[in-house]
This record gives sequence, C-alpha cells and structure tokens, in this order.
Amino acid sequence: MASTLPRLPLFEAISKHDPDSTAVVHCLSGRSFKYGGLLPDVARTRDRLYEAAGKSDIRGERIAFLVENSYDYVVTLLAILAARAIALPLSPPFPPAELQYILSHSEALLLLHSAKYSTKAQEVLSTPFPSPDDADFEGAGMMLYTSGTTNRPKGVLLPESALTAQCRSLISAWNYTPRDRLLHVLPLHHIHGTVNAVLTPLFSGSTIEFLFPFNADAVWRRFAKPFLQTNGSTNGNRNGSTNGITTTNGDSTSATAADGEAKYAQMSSAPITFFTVVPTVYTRLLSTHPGLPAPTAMAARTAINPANMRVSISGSAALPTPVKRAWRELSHGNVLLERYGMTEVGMALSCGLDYQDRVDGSVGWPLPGVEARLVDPETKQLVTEDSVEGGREHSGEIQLRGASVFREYWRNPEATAKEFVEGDDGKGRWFKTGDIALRRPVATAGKASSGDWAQGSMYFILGRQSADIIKSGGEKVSALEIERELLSLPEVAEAAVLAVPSGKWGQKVGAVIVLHDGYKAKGWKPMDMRRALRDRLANYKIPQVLRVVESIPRNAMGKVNKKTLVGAVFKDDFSGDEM
Ligand code: MCA
Ligand code: AMP
Repeated sequence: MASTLPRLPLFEAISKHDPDSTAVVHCLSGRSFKYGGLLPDVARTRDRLYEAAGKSDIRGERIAFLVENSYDYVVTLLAILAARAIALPLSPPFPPAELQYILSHSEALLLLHSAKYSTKAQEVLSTPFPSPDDADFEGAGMMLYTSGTTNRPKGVLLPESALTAQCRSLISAWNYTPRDRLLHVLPLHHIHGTVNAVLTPLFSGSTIEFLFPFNADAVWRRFAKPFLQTNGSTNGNRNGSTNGITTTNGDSTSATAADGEAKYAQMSSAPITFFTVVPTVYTRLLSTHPGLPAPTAMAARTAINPANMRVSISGSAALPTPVKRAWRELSHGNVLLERYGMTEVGMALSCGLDYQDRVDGSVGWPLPGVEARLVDPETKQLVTEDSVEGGREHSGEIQLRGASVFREYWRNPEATAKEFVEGDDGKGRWFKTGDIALRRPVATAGKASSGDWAQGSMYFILGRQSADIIKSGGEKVSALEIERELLSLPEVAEAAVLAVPSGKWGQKVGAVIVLHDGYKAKGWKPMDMRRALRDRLANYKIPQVLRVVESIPRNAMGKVNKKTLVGAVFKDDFSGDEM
C-alpha cells in the first residue's frame, strides 16, 4: 500500500469526495479519472519523486515540471505538495533560454517531464486509499514566475497556506460544487489555470475537463454536444454520463459527425456548468460563433444560457463592456462575472453570483478573507469612503492583505520589501498591487445577496500605475524585459516597448526602435525582429507592431513618456474594434 500523505486541507477534502465521481476528463479522448484513484496516484508519484531525488526529505525544494494539461499534470502537482516541496509548473512553449533562467534562478532540484500517462494510472484506481494522517506539511507550496516591472521574471512563492486560503475564498464566493463540470482551456503555469480551475475544483469535488490548447471551434462543439437536437429531441442530460466517460449516445455522435467533425466524437455529453477564462477567449468565441453549422450554433447558445452554464467568469485583464453585452445576448442572458486577481495574491476582488452584483466595468468587492484598501500613490493617504476630490471620485492604488497573499519573491528580498508597506494597525503588512482603482456605491448592487462580503461600494479598475506592464491576452508582459532583449541585438541602438490598445488582445506589444547607423540603410522589418527574438522570448512577448524611427523623444531626465509616445507613433495601429 502506498505510504501516507500529509494532511493538507486539499487532500482531506479530496478524501471525502465520492470516490466514484469524476475528477478529471480529457475532453477530446473522453478518458476520465475518478476521485477515488487520485490520492493513491499522488502517493505513488510522490514516492517516485523521492526515488528520483535520492532522498525522502525534499521539503521546500523546488520541483519544476513540464507536463501537458492532463490528469498527469494534476497528479504531479499534488505529489509535489505531498512531498512538502514547491511545485514549479513550467510553460512548454517557452523558449529554452527562458526556461533555463527559471530553472537556475529557482535552484530547482528536479525537472520532471511527462511520459504519456499509461495504463498504470488505471491500475492504481483499485489500490487501497491512503488516509492522510501526517499533520506536518510545512514546506509545501507552488512557485509561479511572473513578469515584474524589473527586467526579469520573478518567482512568486505561494506557500500551501496561501493556496488553501485562496481556494476557500473562491468556494465561498462562487460556490463550486461536486455537480460542477469545468471546461479547462487555460495554460497551467498561472494562478487562473491552476488555483481557480484545478485546485479549487479539486477541493470541491467538481469535475475538470481539459481541452488544451484553446481552440474556439472545439470549445463550441464541446459546449453544444449535450444540446444538439436530433430528430426533434434534445439529448442534454443535467447529470451527464456517469464519471464523465463519454456517453456513446448515437444521436449526438451522429449529429456531430454529420458536421464533419469526427475528431470531436469522443467528447462527453455532460453539460459544462463552469467556465473561467480571459477576455480574449470570450472575444474569440464571439467572433467564431457565426461560422458554426446552424444546429451546432443553436445548441451552443443553449449550452451557455444561464440555466445550463451556472457561471462564466472573466478575469486576468479588463473585460470590455461590449464583450460582456455580446455574450449576454448570445447566451440568452448569461452575465459574465468579472473578478480581479494577481499572481502574488490570487483572486482579490470579485463580482457576485447574484446577477445584480455583476456591474459593468466593476470588479466587485474584496473576496472572503481578503482585506483591500486604496492609497493615494502621491500623498500615501488612505482613500476613505467619502474621499472626494473637487466633486470627483478619488482613486488610489489597490493594496491587499490576508492569508492568500504570497510569502516572497524567490531569493529577492529587496523586491519583496519594495512591494509591501507596513500597516499602522499592527495587523500586518499590505501588498502594493500597482493597480489603480476607485470605489463607488452602486444603487442596485451590494445588498449582500451574493454573500456578506459583497456589500458596500464597488471597485472599478482604472489601469496600472506603471506603463511598463502590458497585459496581452491575459499574459503579463514586462516592457523592460523586451527592451533589454531588443537592446542586446546588434541592429538596435534605442528601444521603447509600449502597450498598444487592441480589441482582440486588450493590449498588444508595440516596439519603437532607433537603428544603429550601420544598419539604417538596410532597414529592419517586423520579420527581422521576430527572427532575432524567436529564441530569446516567448512568442506572445515578441512585439506585434514595430516602428523604426530616427529618434525617440526623451525628457530632461532621459526618460521616455510612453503614454504620449504610444499615441504619437501607433495611432494607426489602435484597433479597439478588431474581433
Ligand atoms: C498567443 N499569442 C499571443 C498571445 N497568445 N499574442 C499576444 N498575447 C497573447 N496572450 C500569439 C501567438 O504568439 C501566435 O502568434 C498567435 O497569437 C496565435 O497563437 P495561439 O497559441 O494559437 O494563440 P491562442 O491559442 O489563440 O492563445 C490565445 C489565448 C492565450 C488563449 C488567449 O493567450 C491564453 O491562454 N491566454 C491566457 C493566459 C492566462 O492564463 N493568463 C492568466 C494570468 P504567431 O502566429 O505570430 O506565432 S493572470 C493570473 O493568473 C492572475 C492571477 C489573474 O487575475 O487571473
Ligand atoms: P498577473 O501578474 O499575470 O497575475 O496579472 C495580474 C494583473 O492583471 C493585475 O495586476 C491587473 O493589472 C490585471 N488584472 C487581473 N484581473 C483584472 C481585471 N478583471 N481587470 C483589469 N485588470 C485585471
């Protein structure tokens, strides 16, 4: 029998779920894995980790892993926590140089690669269930690398206690249940994909169905499948197939095949009830829906209507109100729930489950267990409920504290110290998010109908304090990191990297370049830039628009005013309506 597991709250929760209910499904193949098999698999993998490390105490060590979005990923993540080590999920598409940086900076003890999971996983489904009975789990945690304002990504260390606090807060606000079935299309090296869409559903006994990489057509087919009308009947089934194994319902399969999409035939017919993604994904879904075959398009609309899709969440970047409205219309009334978070703190602010509490442009209230305040960045004064400036609402930097906040930037005490400010009430330090917001009462919302936490004035994000942080398709990008890479190229004499507004990405990365004299005659095209940066930066960080100029205007201090420059140089590239 596998050895015992530490008594992490997550493991205790999993051990109480119905062992026959489905934990994970691979959407396209229909393969599914039950809760009953999960902890035995975790225990075995944890023991294999000890073997690989050559010792059985790897507490607090960083264990990096490159595993595709799958049951294997879930087991690997949990096995690392079970070893009281720090899980460090890596993004497979990152170029080797970026991954190498993360590996060496984190001083990872091991790098695990996935062998395609085998029948072994099925074998252990029947092995006895190890009871979690070891109360000591100090050392367990997760580390995610995020772009900061400084030029290299920082390792954000999230101890297990912070992860658990984040999950509990979300369960209480969004009410995940074992009846929820979540379609998972996000990368697994960010909080959004890991905490909101893996750990919290596991805590709650929900089913996670992986469909990765994101593909709008496949998502629509999956949503639609339970509701495809054949011979005038609907084969939707609220309870879905037992354990999420594909119901080989002849009707739905043949209807899908009739659409010429046999590759989707193995998809389950259980309705998806929970979807959490970045705004760009909603934009992409909205723009591809009209191209679906008519029966699929209709079934997809039924699938996302509020009676079937319990909650659709948007976050990681600002949700444009036109996208929210278009989704509401397409879905016959499903109002997207917007929330605000950050790698360093998990989810911090959220609108409520009650539709009244999903106010356009607002990210809601501090989630359960999260304390939030606004501080004027100039005067450092607290922005109080009634702070009004010349009749206008007063904005400030969002500062946060609570059990969900990270511990430190890995091996970077200076950066950690810089991002926190001591509280004057003796109740601990506040994390400075760098995001500017205002608070405003909304007459129709905040009546505690979504929970006690959802009361009072609502938060509205205005933007970031620093122009050097760009959010593209939900990915955070440091302008300084890209400038550093550009400046290391022989062609480039000066570089300024800017956030260019985009309907599709929210913001896209733009570069303004001055070439060295020797390269001016030849010129430098976007293709040249892409080729030069390909092995140095992840794809999404490579500028999408480029301008070569004679000089970049600077102030007396030698600083570039990026807000002015972006308007002056990229006016024609603003594409607020590209969908
Ligand atoms: C892909 N491309 C991008 C991005 N993604 N360009 C700019 N920004 C991006 N985010 C480029 C590729 O390099 C490629 O360029 C082209 O678009 C198509 O690539 P593909 O891989 O097909 O793109 P996609 O699959 O359509 O990806 C779009 C996506 C993805 C699904 C929106 O970017 C995504 O999953 N974003 C979510 C990231 C996330 O989880 N963020 C949460 C972090 P080319 O054709 O030239 O090669 S924030 C967080 O965790 C906090 C706590 C929070 O609040 O949630
Ligand atoms: P990351 O470092 O990738 O965790 O990104 C965190 C940042 O994403 C925050 O500091 C915000 O700037 C941004 N963000 C997350 N959610 C929202 C939202 N709902 N609206 C606007 N910005 C958001």
